[in-house]
Amino acid sequence: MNKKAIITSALPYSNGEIHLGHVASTYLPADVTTRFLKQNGVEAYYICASDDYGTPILIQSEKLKQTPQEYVAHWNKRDYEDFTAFDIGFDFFYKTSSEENISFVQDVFKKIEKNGHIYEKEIIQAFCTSCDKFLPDRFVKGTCPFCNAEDQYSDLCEKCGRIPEEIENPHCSICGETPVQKSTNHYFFKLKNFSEPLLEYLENAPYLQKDVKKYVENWIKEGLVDWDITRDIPWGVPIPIDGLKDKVFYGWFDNHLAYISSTLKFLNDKNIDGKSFWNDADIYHFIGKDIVYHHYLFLPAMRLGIEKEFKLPDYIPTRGHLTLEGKKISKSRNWYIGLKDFLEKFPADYLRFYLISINPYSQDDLNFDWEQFSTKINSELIGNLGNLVNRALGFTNKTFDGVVPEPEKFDEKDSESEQKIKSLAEDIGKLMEENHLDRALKQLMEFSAHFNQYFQHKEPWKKGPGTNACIYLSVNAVRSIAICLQSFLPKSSQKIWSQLGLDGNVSDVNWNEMSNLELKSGHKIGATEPIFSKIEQSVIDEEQSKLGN
Ligand code: B3M
Ligand code: ZN
Repeated sequence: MNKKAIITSALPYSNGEIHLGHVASTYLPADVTTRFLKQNGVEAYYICASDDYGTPILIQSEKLKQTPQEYVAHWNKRDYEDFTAFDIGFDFFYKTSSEENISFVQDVFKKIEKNGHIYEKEIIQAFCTSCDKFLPDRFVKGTCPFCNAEDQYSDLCEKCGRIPEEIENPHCSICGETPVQKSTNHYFFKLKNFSEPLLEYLENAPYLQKDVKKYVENWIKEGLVDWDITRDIPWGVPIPIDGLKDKVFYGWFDNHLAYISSTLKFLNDKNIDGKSFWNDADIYHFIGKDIVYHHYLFLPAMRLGIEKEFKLPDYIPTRGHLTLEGKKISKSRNWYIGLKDFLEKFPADYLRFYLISINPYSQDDLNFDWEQFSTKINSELIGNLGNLVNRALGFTNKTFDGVVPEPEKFDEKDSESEQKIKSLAEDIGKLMEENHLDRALKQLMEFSAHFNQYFQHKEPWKKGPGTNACIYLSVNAVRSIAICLQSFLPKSSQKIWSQLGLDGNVSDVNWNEMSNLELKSGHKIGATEPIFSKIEQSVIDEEQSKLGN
């Protein structure tokens, strides 16, 4: 394992609150992975930022009679608070509109230009005479020239995932009028120059998802088109060329560079040489599948355009979208759950448990279902894991005054259980390293289920021979669970740790420690109480009835 890592997740637009869809595919998997790496002694930093630029943000701020700066500052703060409430442990949360990012983006542009990858071209662009605006990106809808899907935004076809050079049958998405064509000067990035090096990068990146790689390679083989990187709006990173007014970089030119500029700012402030760290580290960019094109093509091409001054990504974990009770999430139809609202009703760890357990390392969509959520929490998290913690620690307190007893010689069942503890770190660690967080959590639940059965089988309440060994092993198994659970459910794992009578933060304990039987006879555990409480059906009914109303 590389001893350094930088982890990022897609930057949230400063344009609205974080909802369950956001956290499921990117922020939570990235957070769990970062915690896991840290537990393994990796110097890992989880860096994120708000994505502050773009036309939708400008328009929204105008509507609210705020400056765009005020508007994005509000969302930057609010999003960070919501993430924190969900125990997303960013090491640094910055913004694409930072001074550091602006000058970094401008420098990158100059280098790319010097290397011959930029040209200027007069383009004819959609202009809406009734709105009196050029209509970039989201402001034009029409038919995708690749797959003929109708009603697609001009900057991304949601049907086939490609980015059309020119959308067919265009209309203004604000007023519906057919736009006229007007000429304007734009700068283009010669994406075509990078077809070969991109293919080579993909071929030699062993940790990128195979299925994603395959379709990206097909896009390249079908022929890339050069990329228009400027926009005629007054809100964005200024283009470092004299005399250009009301022209800025397109948001997708500058936003992913904030992965690097924010990392440099954070590390340099800590007196670490940011650039060397970046280039020595494993680089992870967690994303949802709708932004594959940007992260597998634009992002690496730009890093290639500055001659790999900053290392290209090793991992781009890409996951599917979250649907809600089988339907697409939609704020306007109120088919939607905001993160903040959710966390006012349920502990963060319930949502973390549920979302990790339904989220495979693949692009398959996942579905949030209230009934399933409640079943998973009540029968798995509480019925299995909570139950084991409770009975093992409760019994020790009741029968042994909270003191771990001296075990008898192990019988076959004891040895089998001991073995499960000894192999836990490796078994689950392997799945974690392969990004299979859902399977890793499942395996931990199987471990817990095993110890429930073992406890049941040994019937320690009868105080027969072997009772001490059963308690000794079960309490140690609970300790293993606390350590393993840290990446997944940080708050609950700390509670278990304290109930075990252990000091300090469980997050400081090394991952491999979970396979040691560290609690010897004579260790005194702490006071115990249930870690979780059940979700009532009436609460679920109420939440369900809110959807769509
Ligand atoms: N701000 C949000 C999205 O399209 C966009 C991500 C930027 S990542 C550099 O999901
Ligand atoms: Zn299409």
